[in-house]
Amino acid sequence: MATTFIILKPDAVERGLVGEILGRFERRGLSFLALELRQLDKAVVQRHYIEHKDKPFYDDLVTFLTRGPVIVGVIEGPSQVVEIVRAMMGTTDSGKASPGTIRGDLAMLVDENLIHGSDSPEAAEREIGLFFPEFRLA
Ligand code: DGI
Repeated sequence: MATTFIILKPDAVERGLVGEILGRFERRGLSFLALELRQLDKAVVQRHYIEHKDKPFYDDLVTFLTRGPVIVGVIEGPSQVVEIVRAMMGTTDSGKASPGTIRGDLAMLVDENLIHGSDSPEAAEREIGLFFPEFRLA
């Protein structure tokens, strides 16, 4: 088994899509090891997206992620769980995401794209440590 980290972004909470998105993971057979509604502060979002700090959209991204509560979660699944969740999300630009994916079915924008999911096992470990420092796999 392996783990990955997700954020349902403020647009998902505002639009009432939390159940729809989490339900997709449940129906796929994945399980949640941690799940919490949380208002993020700028400092944690800046650290989370540090790889984008020189991008033109960085400040807007941080503002967006802090504009309202999000759902943060740890998902457990088979060894390729990171790839499974990324595939279910669809591509970053929701306007180009395939039908059948979360972004392709439920969003149209590149910035308000509903969900974050770790892009590698190493990123998952780092992000789980950042958002759930108390979290330890048994
Ligand atoms: O892992 P992803 O969320 O699919 O994508 P990423 O890690 O490359 O980018 C992180 C977030 O930054 C993405 O979900 C939305 C935002 N972003 C990425 N590229 C652009 C962008 N926002 C704007 N406005 N324009 C971009 O080109």
